[in-house]
Amino acid sequence: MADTNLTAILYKKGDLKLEDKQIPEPGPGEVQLCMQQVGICGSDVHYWQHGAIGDFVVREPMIVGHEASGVVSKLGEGVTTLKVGDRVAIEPGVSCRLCHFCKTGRYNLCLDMKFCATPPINGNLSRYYVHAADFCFKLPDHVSFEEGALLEPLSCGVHACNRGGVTLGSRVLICGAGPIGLVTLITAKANGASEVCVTDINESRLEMAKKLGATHTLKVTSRDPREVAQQIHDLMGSAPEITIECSGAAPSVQTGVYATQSGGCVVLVGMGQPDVTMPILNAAVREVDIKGFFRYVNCYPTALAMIASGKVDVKPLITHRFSLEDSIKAFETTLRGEGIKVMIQCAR
Ligand code: 572
Ligand code: ZN
Repeated sequence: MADTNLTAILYKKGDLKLEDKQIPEPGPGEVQLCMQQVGICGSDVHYWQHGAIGDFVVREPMIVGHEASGVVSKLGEGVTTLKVGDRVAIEPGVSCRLCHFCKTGRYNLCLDMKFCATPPINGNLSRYYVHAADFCFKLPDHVSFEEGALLEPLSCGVHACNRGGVTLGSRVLICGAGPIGLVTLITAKANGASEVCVTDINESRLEMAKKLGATHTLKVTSRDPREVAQQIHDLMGSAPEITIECSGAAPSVQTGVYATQSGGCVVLVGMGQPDVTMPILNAAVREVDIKGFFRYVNCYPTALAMIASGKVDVKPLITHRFSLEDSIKAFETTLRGEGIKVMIQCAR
């Protein structure tokens, strides 16, 4: 199909279409990008299936996609840090740069954040897209566009490990072996964690965790969090110091608290029900800190260094590849829960 800017637009719940749009022009401080690879995230599929996540409702047509890489095709006024032809990874959340959170180095908490494919902000599953130049990261020649797109989920893993304080010799429990659990596993290993136990209810996901270096895996069958915590202790020999909960399932969050060593911490990465019963007395009297998590902050440079140095390999996470024209098929594949990461090639 001859097109100028084929774009994946979510009109409303269940209504995702490919349409030809005008090529956007970069404003001051922005660059126009010829999009290369875009990974599908669980949130893209959730907006497509449900039309909302919490208070974020698709009220106007929204372009999907936020795990992306591209080539700079035009410079907006005043851009000096990039040039036409540069290959870049796109950090999808552009913060205000002025508020207390931005100025104190926690821009992920900016209240004026404009995050791709979070209503009402458009994403970048298209041939051409415009983004703030200071949220684009130049890729070395030997880092592929697929790896560039994977910097987005990998940054979540970097932030999760930063929040938990994962370092040399850490003993870590990761609950959930979906894409975010797996990038957290990859990062924990790269940070020098000596033992990483990964739990899930799905055996094939645990197989992937083993392939990526998990020292222990546990297929969760019991719904009793204390029993599962005991199984984790038996497997690991003793309690993990740090738990990173990536499933969002209530029994798993509870298991995370019971399983964690006294004085350790639990990072809440997974998002499930808004209200969950937690064993807070158990956490309180054992000084188990419960920590929040929101996307990532200053993690793209770290994630890029991890890949560019050859320290980590994220390519095994990619299980399916589609062209932009086949985006609906790509979304259907992700919806069926097949594989781990589905990639869409945007360039013709
Ligand atoms: O890659 C970033 C990312 N963040 C997600 C989900 C998927 N991918 N979040 C979960 C949903 N929240 S939110 O605050 N919201 C809908 C804006 O509930 C954002 C972070
Ligand atoms: Zn995402």
